[in-house]
Amino acid sequence: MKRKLSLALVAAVLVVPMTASAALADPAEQLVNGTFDSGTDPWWWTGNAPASVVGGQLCAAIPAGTTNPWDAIIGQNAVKLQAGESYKLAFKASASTPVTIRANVQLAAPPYTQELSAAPALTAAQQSYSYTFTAAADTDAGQVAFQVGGSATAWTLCLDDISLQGGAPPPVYVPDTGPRVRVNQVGYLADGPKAATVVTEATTGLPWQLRSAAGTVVATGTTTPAGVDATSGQNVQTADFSSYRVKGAGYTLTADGETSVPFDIGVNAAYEKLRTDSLSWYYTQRSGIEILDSIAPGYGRAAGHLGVAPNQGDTDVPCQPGLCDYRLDVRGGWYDAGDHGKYVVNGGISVYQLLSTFERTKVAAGARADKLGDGSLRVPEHGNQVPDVLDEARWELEFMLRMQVPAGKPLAGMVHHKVHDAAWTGLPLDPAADPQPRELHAPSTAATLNLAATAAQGARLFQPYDKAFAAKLLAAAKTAYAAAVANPARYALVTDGTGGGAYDDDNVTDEFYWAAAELFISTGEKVYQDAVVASPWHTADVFRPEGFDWKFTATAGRLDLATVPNALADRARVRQSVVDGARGYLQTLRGNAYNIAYNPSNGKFDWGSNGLVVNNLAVIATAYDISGDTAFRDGVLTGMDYLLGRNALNQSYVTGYGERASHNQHSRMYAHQLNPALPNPPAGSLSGGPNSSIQDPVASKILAGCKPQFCYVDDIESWSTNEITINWNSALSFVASFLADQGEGGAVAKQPCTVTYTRVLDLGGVYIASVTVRNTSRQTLNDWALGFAYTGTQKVDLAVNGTATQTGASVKVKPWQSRLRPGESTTILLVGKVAWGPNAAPAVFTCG
Ligand SMILES: [Ca+2]
Ligand SMILES: [Ca+2]
Ligand SMILES: [Ca+2]
Repeated sequence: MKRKLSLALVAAVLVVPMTASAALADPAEQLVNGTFDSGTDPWWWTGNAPASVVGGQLCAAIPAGTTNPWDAIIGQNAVKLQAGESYKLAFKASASTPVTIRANVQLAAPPYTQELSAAPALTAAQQSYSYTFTAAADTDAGQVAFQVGGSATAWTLCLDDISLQGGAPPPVYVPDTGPRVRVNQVGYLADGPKAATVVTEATTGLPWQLRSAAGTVVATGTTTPAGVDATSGQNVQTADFSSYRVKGAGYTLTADGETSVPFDIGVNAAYEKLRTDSLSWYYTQRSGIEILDSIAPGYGRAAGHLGVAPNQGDTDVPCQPGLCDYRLDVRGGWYDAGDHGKYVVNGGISVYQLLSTFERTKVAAGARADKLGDGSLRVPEHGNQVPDVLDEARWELEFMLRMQVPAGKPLAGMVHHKVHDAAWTGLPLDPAADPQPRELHAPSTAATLNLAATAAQGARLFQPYDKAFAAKLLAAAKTAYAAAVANPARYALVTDGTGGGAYDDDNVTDEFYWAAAELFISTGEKVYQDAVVASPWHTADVFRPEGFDWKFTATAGRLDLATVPNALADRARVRQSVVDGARGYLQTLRGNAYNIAYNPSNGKFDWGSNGLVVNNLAVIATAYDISGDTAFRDGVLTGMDYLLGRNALNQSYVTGYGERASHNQHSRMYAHQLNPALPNPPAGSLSGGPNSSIQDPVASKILAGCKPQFCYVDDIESWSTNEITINWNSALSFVASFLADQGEGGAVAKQPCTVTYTRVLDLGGVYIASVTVRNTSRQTLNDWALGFAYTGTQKVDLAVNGTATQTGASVKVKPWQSRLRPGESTTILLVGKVAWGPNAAPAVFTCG
C-alpha cells in the first residue's frame, strides 16, 4: 500500500461526479493530474531528469551536457486526439536558469508525428503559457512531451497546471468483461466444490452444459437464480457442477448462450505451483542483493540501495532532519510494494505470514513440511539445510533488526517506523537507479511491537537451524517489547506520507496483544501471559467483517495462540473462537453469489480488498486445521474462485494464473506497460484489487461511481486498485500453501493411531517424555514410524524402546516394537534437552 490522501484531495476526488455533468459545456480535459495534486502519476520522465512534487509543482533536475532537446523529457502518454478538433495546451513553468524548451503534442512512438511543437522561453519567475492547434490525425497514443535537454549547464525545471483541452470528452470506460459465464479460470479440485456464476437478465433457472476440451457435453444441469448481487449490481445465477469429478484440461461451461473461458478439473498441481510462485515472489522484491537471472529468469537486476551511486542508501541512512543524531545501516529487507520504501509494520505482518506458512507444517494435520524445505523455493539459499521459506523471512527480519534504535541512544530498543525516499519517484525506476536521498522516520510503538512479535516467533522457529540467530531474535524481541511498554503511544502519523506510505496507526492495543502472544508462546513467561490475558483483545471478537491487516494485528496473535501449543488456561476457548470467527466468514461467503469472503460493514471495498479477502480465507483455513470440518476447506476453495476469475470483471487477480489475469500491476520494477524492455510482475503476484475509494487519478477518472467489484483497472498507473505488496502476497502464500496440502479435496486419510505425549520429567533443561501410541485402525502396522515436530527448542538425545532422529524440529521415532496390531499400544520414552522456553507437547503426530 503506497499512499494515503490528504483530506483536501479526498474532497477533490468527491467532486468528480459534479464536474462531469458540466463536461458538455466545457472543452474536455485530456490530461490526468496536471495539477500534481495526487503526486506524479501518470507523468513520466527520462532517467537523467528525476522529478518530484515540490510545493505542489512537478520539479525536475535537468542535467548539464546533453545535446538534443529530446535527451531529457517529461511527459504524459495515452493522450487521445481527434482529427479536425482544436486543442489548447496550457501550463505554468519556471526554470532556475533562463532556457528555451520544446512543448510538444505528438505521437508517443515513432515517427513521433508532431501536432504541436512550441518553444516557450522559461524564466526564473513562473509564467503561464498556452498554445492552440488543430489535430491532423486521430490517435489514442499521443503524448504531451516537454523536451528539456540540450543545455550546457544543469538547471531546475518546475511545471504546474498542465492542461490539454479540446476534442471529445474521454469516452466512458467500459471494462471488457468477456463471456458472462464466470469460472475459476485456473480450475477446480477434482473432488472439491465447483461453481460458476452466470450474469444474465433471466430470473428463472437456465440450462447449463459442461464440455470437455474436445467439445463433448459431459454434464448438464440447471442454474439457481441468486438475484441482484449487491457488490456488482449484476443479476446472477449459480451453476453447481461439483458432482462432476473427472480430471482434465480445457473444460468450458455454457449457459444463456455464453461460454466460459477454459479451465481445468484436478488442479492440485496448480496450487502446488502457486505455493512456490507466491513465496518465490519475495526474492525479486529483495533490496540490497543482486537478483540473479539464473534464479529468477527475466527478473535479474543490480542490487538496490547498497550505497552505490546514484543510490543514496541504505547503508548509512540519517534520520529525517532533527529526529536523531545517528545514522543506521538498514540494508536488505523487501521493497514493500510498487515503490522502493521499506516499512516495518507492513514487513511485520508479511514476515508473520511467511513464518506461519512454515509453522503450520508443525501444527496442522496433513501439512507438508517437505514442500517447504531447503531447495523448495527460487532463492539463493539452497543447500544450507534451512527451509527456504525461513531463509526468505530472515531477509526481512534482518532488516527489521537493523531498524532498531541502538543501545545508548534516545528511545533505545524502539524501532524506526520506516525508511524511504525523501520524495516520490516516478515509474519506471530500477531500485539501483533511484537517486533520492533515503531517510529514517521516527520510531513508532507499532513498528517496535511488529519487531517484538515477529522476532519472538522467529526465535522459536530458527532455534533448530541457527541458535545464535534465534538468541539474537529473542533478545531483540524482549528489548523491543520493553521499549514499547515504556513508550506506549508513539504513533505514526497520517501526514507522514511524502515519498512513501504513511502506514499510520493510532491504536496499538492490537499490536501489544500480538507481540505479547508471540513472546508468551515462545518463552512461556508469566509477564507475557499476563499481558495476553489482560488485553481487551483476548476476549473480543477479532474476526471483523473487514478482515485483518498491517494495521489490525490482534487476529494474528489469536490465530497463533490457537494453533501453536501453549499453556494458556483458556486455550480451548481461544481455539473455539477461531472456529466461530471462521463460521462468520463462511456465512459471508455463502451469502453472496460470487462467494466473496468479505463484507465490510460500510459496504465499501477497502484499498487492497483482495488482501483482506485472502486473510479471511486464511482464518477459514485455520478453522479447518483446528476442527477438521470439511465445510471450512470447501469454503477456502470456493473463496479462491472469486480471486481467480469468478467475479464481476471476469478477472483473475493473480498474475500467470487464468486466461484473463492481472499483469499490469503498479510497480517501478515490473513496468512492462510503460517500457516493453521491462518484465510484467512475476507469476504469483496478487493485485490489491477493487477499491471503492479509487484514489489514483486514472481510476478516479474512468471508474467514478463504480459498484465495489467494478472499482478496479489493470493499469500500472492505478496504484489504488492495482498495486502489489508484500502483505497481500504473504496472505496468498499462506492460503496457497494450505490449498496445495489438500490433494484433490477428497476424503481425508485418518491417522491409524492415537498418540499420548506426556512429560514425565522436566528439570534443569532436561526432559523425559512418555509417548504412547495406540493402533486405532483395523490393520496391523508393520515397520512403522512415529513422526512429529517440536514447536519449541526441544532436541531429542535418545529414545528408550526405539530409535529417534531429529532433523530441524522434526522428529522421527522407529519403535522397537515394529509390529503393532489393531488395538495394541506401545510406549516409547524420549530423553532430550530444551534450550529455553516452554517444553510444549507437539501438536500433531503421524504414524504408519
Ligand atoms: Ca499544483
Ligand atoms: Ca535453504
Ligand atoms: Ca493497530
